[in-house]
Amino acid sequence: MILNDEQVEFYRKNGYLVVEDVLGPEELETVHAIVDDFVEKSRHITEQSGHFDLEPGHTPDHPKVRRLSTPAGYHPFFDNLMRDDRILGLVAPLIGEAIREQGNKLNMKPGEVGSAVEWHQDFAHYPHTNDDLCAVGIALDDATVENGCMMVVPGSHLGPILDHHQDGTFIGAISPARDGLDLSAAVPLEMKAGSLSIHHTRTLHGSAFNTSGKSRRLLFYQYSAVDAWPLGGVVDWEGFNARILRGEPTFDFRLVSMTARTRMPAGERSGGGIYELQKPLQEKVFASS
Ligand SMILES: O=C(O)CCC(=O)C(=O)O
Repeated sequence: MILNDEQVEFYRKNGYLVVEDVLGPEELETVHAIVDDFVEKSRHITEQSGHFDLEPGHTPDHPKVRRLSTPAGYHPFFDNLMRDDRILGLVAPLIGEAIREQGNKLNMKPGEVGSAVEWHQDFAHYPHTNDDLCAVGIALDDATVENGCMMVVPGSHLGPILDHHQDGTFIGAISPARDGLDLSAAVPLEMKAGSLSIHHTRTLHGSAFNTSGKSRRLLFYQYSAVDAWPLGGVVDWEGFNARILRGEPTFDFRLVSMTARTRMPAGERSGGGIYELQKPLQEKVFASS
């Protein structure tokens, strides 16, 4: 799969892109079975651990999983898809041919209870030496406004890295009213199951609670240019290089001039994923279901 010039131009201007029909019906059937089995296993889990990130109200009788963390480490299907040339071929024109895996997650958003994700820029969560990073979101279900599809503010990737702190602590979410930010231009990324979105690491995005009876499972693969290095530093050299999917290890990183923001100091919830991190946000944009 390749992007045409218009699609690349659209991404450069708007900071996101939707590509339809990337996964076929058989792959969707396979992945649904894997995910259903994972949810079944969660009946025996009572608190956040390993791959399991549970929704509030999760019980053995009514299992509700918020996120399958690092799916590529959970099942070969997810690892293979992360490396699939169909996906890397779409990402290469946007961040370059040398590509490193930068993180992966499956946000489940179960029907009726699926948690919202407050507005944020990914780059605020993981600043790098340059911003050639993007996140691919593969829709495992039809994503609609009712089931909490992702929303993005077009062109926001060309603006500043916004304040994701509250009362001096990093909480991974912005406060639009406090900072006079206008979200009225946001667009919902509705897509059919099997389609995907790609958003730039600086693009402002979020998603509402799932008010429908249908789940909205969105599988995220984050990719970075091999020469974009985390400002937090690299502690495991072998592991860092093992995450290269295309291209070769290098001692060179590319440093661009920009104002980024620290994630320090981290709140108590910083180890609990984005949902826990954003919990203290006083000015919630997404009303609870
Ligand atoms: O699941 C979503 O709708 C958005 C997820 C997101 O932005 C994140 O997990 O960082």
